[in-house]
Amino acid sequence: MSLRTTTPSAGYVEDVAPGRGALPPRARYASDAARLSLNGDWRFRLSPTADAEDDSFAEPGYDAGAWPQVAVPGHWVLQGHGAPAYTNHLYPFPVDPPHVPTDNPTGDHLRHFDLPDGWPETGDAVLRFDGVESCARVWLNGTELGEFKGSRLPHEFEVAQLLKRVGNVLAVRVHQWSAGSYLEDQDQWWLPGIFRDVTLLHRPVGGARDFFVHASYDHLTGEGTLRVDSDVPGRVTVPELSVDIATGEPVTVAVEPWTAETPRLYEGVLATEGERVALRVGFRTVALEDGLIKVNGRSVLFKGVNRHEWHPERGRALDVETMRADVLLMKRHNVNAVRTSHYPPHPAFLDLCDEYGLWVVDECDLETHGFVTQSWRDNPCDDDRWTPALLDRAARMVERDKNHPSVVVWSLGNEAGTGRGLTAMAEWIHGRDDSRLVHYEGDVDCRDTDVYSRMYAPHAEVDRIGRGLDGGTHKRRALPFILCEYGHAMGNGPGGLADYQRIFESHDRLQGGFVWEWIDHGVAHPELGFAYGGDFGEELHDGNFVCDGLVFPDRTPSPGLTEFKKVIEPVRIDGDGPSGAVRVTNTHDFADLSALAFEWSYQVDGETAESGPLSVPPLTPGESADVKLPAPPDAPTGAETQWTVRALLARDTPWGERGHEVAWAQLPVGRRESVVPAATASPAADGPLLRLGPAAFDARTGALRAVGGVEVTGLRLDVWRAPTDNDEGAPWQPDARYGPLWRRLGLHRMQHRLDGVEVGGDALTVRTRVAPAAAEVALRTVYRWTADGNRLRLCVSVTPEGDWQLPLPRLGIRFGLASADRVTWFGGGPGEAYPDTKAASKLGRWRSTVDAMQTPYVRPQENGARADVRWAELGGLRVDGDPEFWLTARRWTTEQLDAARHLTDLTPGGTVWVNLDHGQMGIGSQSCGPGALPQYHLHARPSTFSFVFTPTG
Ligand code: IPT
Repeated sequence: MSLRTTTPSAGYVEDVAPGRGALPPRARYASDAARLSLNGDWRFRLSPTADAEDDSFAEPGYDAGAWPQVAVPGHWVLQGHGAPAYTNHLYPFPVDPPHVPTDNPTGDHLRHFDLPDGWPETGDAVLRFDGVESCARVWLNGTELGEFKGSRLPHEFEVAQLLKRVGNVLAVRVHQWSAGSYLEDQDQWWLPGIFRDVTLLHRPVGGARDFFVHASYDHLTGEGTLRVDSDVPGRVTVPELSVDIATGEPVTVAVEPWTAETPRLYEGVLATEGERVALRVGFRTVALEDGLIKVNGRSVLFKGVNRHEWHPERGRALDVETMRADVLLMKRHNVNAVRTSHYPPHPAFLDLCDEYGLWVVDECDLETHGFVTQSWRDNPCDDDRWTPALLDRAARMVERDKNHPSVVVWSLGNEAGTGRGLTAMAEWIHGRDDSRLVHYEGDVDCRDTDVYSRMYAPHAEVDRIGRGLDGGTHKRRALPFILCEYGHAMGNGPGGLADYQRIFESHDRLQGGFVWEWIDHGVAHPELGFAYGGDFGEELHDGNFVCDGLVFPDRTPSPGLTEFKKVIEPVRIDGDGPSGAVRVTNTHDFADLSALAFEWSYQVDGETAESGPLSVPPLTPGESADVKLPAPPDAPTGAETQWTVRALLARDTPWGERGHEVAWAQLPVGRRESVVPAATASPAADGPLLRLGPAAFDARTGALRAVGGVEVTGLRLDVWRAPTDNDEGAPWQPDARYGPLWRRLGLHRMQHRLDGVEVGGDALTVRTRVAPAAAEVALRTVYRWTADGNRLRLCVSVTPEGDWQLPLPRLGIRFGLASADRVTWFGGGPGEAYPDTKAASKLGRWRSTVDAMQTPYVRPQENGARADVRWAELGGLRVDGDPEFWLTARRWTTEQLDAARHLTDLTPGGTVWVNLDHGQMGIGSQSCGPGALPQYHLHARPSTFSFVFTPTG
């Protein structure tokens, strides 16, 4: 008896080969040739497996009128067909390369089109797909064109022979899973679909095909050399430079160079017999010299971010305005570099980087991270059968993007292990383009790469690398260092950015880094606000690890971005407040300070008393100048005074308006005097109450009930905070993860034992012991209350008992107010700050509301503290702190915040909960990197702090 075997007709899906039928890759460009966008509504049919349906839908005459429609570009799972799924590095299917599951969602896409009037009769035509995840098979008018993989890379097909003037039928079958999925295991949502543009390009007779613009800059002569190598000969003109040369012919002329800080582009034209191609030429030379990455002869410091493409409704189908929004936000926050983690972006993004000025590390669409769980066994990057696919990906990236001045480094991919395939890619890239450097973090010995790159290395290790004490191969020791990922911006944080920046700036070898990452990939969701991993019922998922950006999913900057902006500002302002001596240093790599105007202001108790312009010479990069501030205005004795010096855009620029703040510093002058009201009032019994000055207490428990007419509930010591993602930490981090340890110790369920309520001559003293069940550690806490007629003072003394092995999340008091809306304070602001995220906290008089003080982290967690608060007014009370305190106010308790999974779980109660903290634990970056540095740990130690409450009503 013989068994009949069936072979799936979709065998190409599991073929390691990159594809069949596509044209060789080439440069991306705009020209005067006709083009037709095929974006729009397409007919769509979803099948559960790759071969559930035959290919008759591709035949002309097939009636798809009953099929629903999807938007192209788009992902079908974000348009009501199936659901997105998030895993960090786990493959959501069994690891058995190149095989993929039988359950392989397959989307048949159908589009009819006519050629527009005036479409030329002669010449060829090319059909271009800019991005399809993960594998597509294409037919035009019933004829198969081929199939391809490489989701974030362009693929073109020659179609002239098949095109009709009217009634063309374009059919595309897209499989969610393919052999290519093994190469695309980036930490992001799995989002199948035709998610970038589909375009029909006319290719005129004598049109350009591929060309390579070589535009270098010699910083010694100030001249640029331009040579355009073109497949099809033609002439190159750059009118502004009076350049008119043949292709292949070099010309050297005096030019202004391109840099990210001074993105000078020259418009030009490549004219072949049949086509005029627009060129935007930026002259710059990238070199590895003296062990440093140099551009135009100078070493650069990357102040970068890792950018995934993300839109909360459209996923990775980005429109140009969204891309521009990213670039503008980056420029306005002093970011100078982007790593296109972990795939080449939509090509329009690179046009914007050329135009506005950002250094780009262009990364190939390659990650095989899931093989780590099997010790990299069977990694496609070390298996020759896959090498053609890897080389295809490298070529598609380099050929598409090679004419962008912003691209200074090619990256082979991310987290793809090591192997001969990677070496082959690096060799091919070096051979094809020797004008840029090659990066790959996984190449620890730098055998194939030109820069030593790491991710999440702790500060101390980075410092050692800066000093050249890191060891490593001979080759690596001679190379510059970058952190291709650091500062994990998941939830609240990242902490420690300023400390990294100080280290980067202390050693030439350290050429900066790229914060992980730019944007939270939260999916807009009707019930949850923004959804993350697990919210779509995924079998395997990595939760909110997908929300780790400097901007929220809707691109609102998070406090992390504000902090980063301050830390990387390109002007350093230091000085001495009392003498009014200021030193301004230009920390740009290329630009002088002529674009900036400086301004001084003088604050008395946080209010600006006077301000004026400050004349600063247009310093060249690295140069400093000493300038003198004017004589300070008079201030009342006991007032706190300071200078604020700001560097602002002097004129509108393409990315920022005149007056936009680029850098600033504050210089203290006179310190404030603390107010200690005399204890003139005496406690007096009043039935069940005890009265002291403006306050009423419960006579039995000593609990505060009211201050003046303001009711106060639940005032007591508080050490708990809803652990941040960085408190929770990542399992692979070697240092202690305090979030879980705090919970294990029971810091979220502290019991308050009342040991005594003592009424002395002028004071009410309440003695307590605060400790978790089942533990011997405790905080002896004494509340001492005194008052004058109108002011109530609380002095809190905390004495730890037992063997405290852990730092505390926070240390302070919390209480509830019946109502509070507006908040005014003198202290750090306007935004949130924690001990290692407070560079951007500016001392001043700030006004906000309880609601506006919340930071909407996609997964709720501790947030919203304001640092260094001298006094605050809210809910009918003024609180003066001695010393300064951290202020937090919210309409829910810490316990509710802790329990919430999404912002929509938080509903305001009747009470506003206020925390006045003497200390807060640092934030760190442990959700993927190192924890808070030791100097930001909040140790349990004897502490005393006090507050004065005054009713304002
Ligand atoms: C690193 C990845 O490169 C990046 O894609 C992202 O997953 C990041 O971590 C965490 O958000 S890999 C890290 C586990 C060392």
